[in-house]
Formats: sequence, structure tokens, C-alpha cells
Amino acid sequence: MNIYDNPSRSDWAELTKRPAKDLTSLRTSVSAIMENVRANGDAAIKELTAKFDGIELQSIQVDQQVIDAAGEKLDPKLREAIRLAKSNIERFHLAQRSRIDEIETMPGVTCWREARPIQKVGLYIPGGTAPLFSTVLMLATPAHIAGCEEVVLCSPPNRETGEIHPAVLYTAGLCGVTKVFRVGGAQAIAAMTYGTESVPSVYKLFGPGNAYVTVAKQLAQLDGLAIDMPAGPSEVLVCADAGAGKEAVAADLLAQAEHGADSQVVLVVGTEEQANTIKQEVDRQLADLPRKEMAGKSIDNSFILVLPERQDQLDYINEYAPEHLILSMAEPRKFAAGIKNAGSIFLGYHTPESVGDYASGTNHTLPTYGYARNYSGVSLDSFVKQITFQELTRAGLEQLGPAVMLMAEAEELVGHGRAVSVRLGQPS
Ligand code: HSO
Ligand code: ZN
Repeated sequence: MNIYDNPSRSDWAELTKRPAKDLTSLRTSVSAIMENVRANGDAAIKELTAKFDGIELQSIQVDQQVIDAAGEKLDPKLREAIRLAKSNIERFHLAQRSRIDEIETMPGVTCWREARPIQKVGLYIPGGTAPLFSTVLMLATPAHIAGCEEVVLCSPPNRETGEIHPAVLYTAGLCGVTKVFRVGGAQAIAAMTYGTESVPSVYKLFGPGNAYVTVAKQLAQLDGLAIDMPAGPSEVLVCADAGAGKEAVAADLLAQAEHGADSQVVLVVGTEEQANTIKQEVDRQLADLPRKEMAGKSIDNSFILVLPERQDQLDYINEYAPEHLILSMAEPRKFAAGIKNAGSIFLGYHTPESVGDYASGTNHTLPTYGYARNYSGVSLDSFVKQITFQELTRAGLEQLGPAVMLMAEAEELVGHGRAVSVRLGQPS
């Protein structure tokens, strides 16, 4: 971990850069996979699953009995933990339901907005090195609360068993997923984009994935689907004051680093002495981390920034726009008031990022790669559209009509004006 001691502002741009991601080279091969699935449906899914996952699929869809029985394969204590997490996530997302306020913009002219669920949504849950059943909680819970009619989940089958991890299946059953499919990669995204004999097409895609999945989601957008947000490697920025425990800060940094070699980890502190102390502690804790190889690579690409001035710390963080921001400090709320760009903020000495990753109630699907400047994380809003309404009385139309007719005439749209005048009994 390099330490940068109070660099000048002109050097900050370099220190907010994420490693370049050029996915254009994958476009051709991903596009071929998508076309194959579009043209050949289930047969293509089976062919591609044999090729990429080494599994001959008997059936693509997971039977309901298999989902119902998945919980028995889990430690009852883990089932309990998942239920606790679900209850907190449910509570937080239920509170995000918008109130319907009817507004009279002028007498007799009433306007309002109502949320309607996106009817069909697709959730992608990666296989890979860790079965991310927590991501099922984060996506399926708000989808269910929103009232989405079809909640489709795709996840790659395990290379040995040909099955999806029981924790993923159990959580899917618990959170109201309607159909689960043993398919991963770009072929899963293609299946949910175009539909196959088994897999329904959906209107919006959610969930993390590797580079192939990311490119497939970009291509799905060109075919009219919505996606949750642009993807990039997960990241954390920890800002620690002198009172922050070195063990906790180092553990927070490593919790992020163990996600993958390309994870981004940044520490901001006030003194070089504190930077050195925490750097040593990171190395000490890294030594016995099971995923030390991956975490070590991420730590090698990470850095510590010494910024003695509080305003500089704030300005740097806002420029970096971290996915996760941990404010390990005595008065975090005061500091947080100055934050303009971040996906999710963890306040004080007792709030590790892990609680938000799993169970505090907030959503862990968050904007990475600086997209916290212009995107929010997943929430209940991600699963609904807002429809606007207006209703006028006769008196309301009499009041508003003349202005509309004048504007229509000025835009030379005679038909628009006529739609008002005929209602008011005026000559057309
Ligand atoms: N930190 C990840 C979410 C996660 N962590 C899942 C553990 N499991 C991205 O926000
Ligand atoms: Zn995490």
C-alpha cells in the first residue's frame, strides 16, 4: 500500500482514477452467444452450459421441490441469520414506498403520481468463488415488496454437482423468487433478454457478474431492456480519525480487498504516523486471511492518503465518489453532512461495511467506479415505474384551456388547440 503524504490538488485526479476497463474486445464473442440463444433457445443454453460450465443439463429450471428442500441442507443458525437479514431489509425497503399526494396545481386541475411494479424482472446471481446468497436478499426482497409479478433468477450450476448452491436456492424461496434457472454467464442474460422455451424474457435486469455478464447487460440495453446500473469492481474508502482502532480499520480494508484482485481500497487519515500504523496492521491481518492471495493483489493496488485538513478530506472523497464510505470517526454525522458523492455511508466506530453487505437493512447493490456521482444504489424505486396522472374539472379546463390554446398556436400545432376548444364548446 503506497502512502501519499498530503499530495497537491493537481495530483488528486490521478488518485481518483480506477484501473481502465476496456470491455469492447468482448463484444464480438458475447454478441455471438446472445445471437445463439436468441435463435436456438434452450438448445443453445444447454450447449453453452456444457461448453463453459462443463455440465450436461437435464433441465434448465430448478423444480420447486428442490427449492423447498434447500433449507434442510443449511445450518439452522444460518437459516435464522438469513431470516433476520431479510426482516431488516424488508423493513427498510417497505419504508421506501412513496405516499400518493394529489396536488391541485390550480383550481380544478389535479395531478399525482403512482408507482406500478415492473411486471417482469431478472436477477443474476454469480457462481464463482463465493455463493452470493446475500445478493438474492438484496434484489428479491425489494422486487417482492414492489409487487413484480415475475421474478426470475439465473445462476450458474456448480461444476461438480450441476446444482445451484442451497443457500442461494433457500434465499430465493424465502424472498418470493418465482422461477430459478441453472444458467450463468452471458447466456443467462441472453435468455432473460429474449426468452427461451423455459426462461421468460424480462423488462429489467439486476445483479453483478463478470466481464461477460457486464457486456451482455450492455447489449441487452440496446435491445430495450433496463438494467440496474453500470458495473465495476467493488470498492471502499475508509476515512479514519485519530480515535479509530487500527484493527477495525485494517479489517474493513481487507473485507473489501477479499472480494477480488481488482477491488479498490483507499484509506484517508490525518497523519503519516497513523498511515504507517494501519499499513502494518493490514499486513499482519492479511497473513492469515484465507483469500490472502486475492486480497493481497488488491491491497498492492491500493493506497493511503494523508490529508491533515478536514476540508481536503471531504473534497477528495467527493471527487473519488466511493461505492462504500466508512467514516471511522468520533463525530461522523457532522462530517457526513459535507459528503456529496457516495453509494452508502457507514458511520462511526461500530459500523463495519459488512453489516450493510448482509443485514443492517440497506441495499448492497451500489454504484461503483465513480458512478456514485450520478447513480443511486438499488432500492424499491428500482423495481417500479412512476406513472403520472391528471384530472381536470370543466371549471379547471376553462381556467387552463386559454393558456394551452395560445401555446399550441405558437407552436403551430392546431390539433392540440382544438382538443381544448371543442371541449369548451368553442368553434374549431
Ligand atoms: N460488498 C459487496 C456485497 C457483498 N459482500 C456480498 C459480501 N457479500 C458489494 O457491495
Ligand atoms: Zn462485501
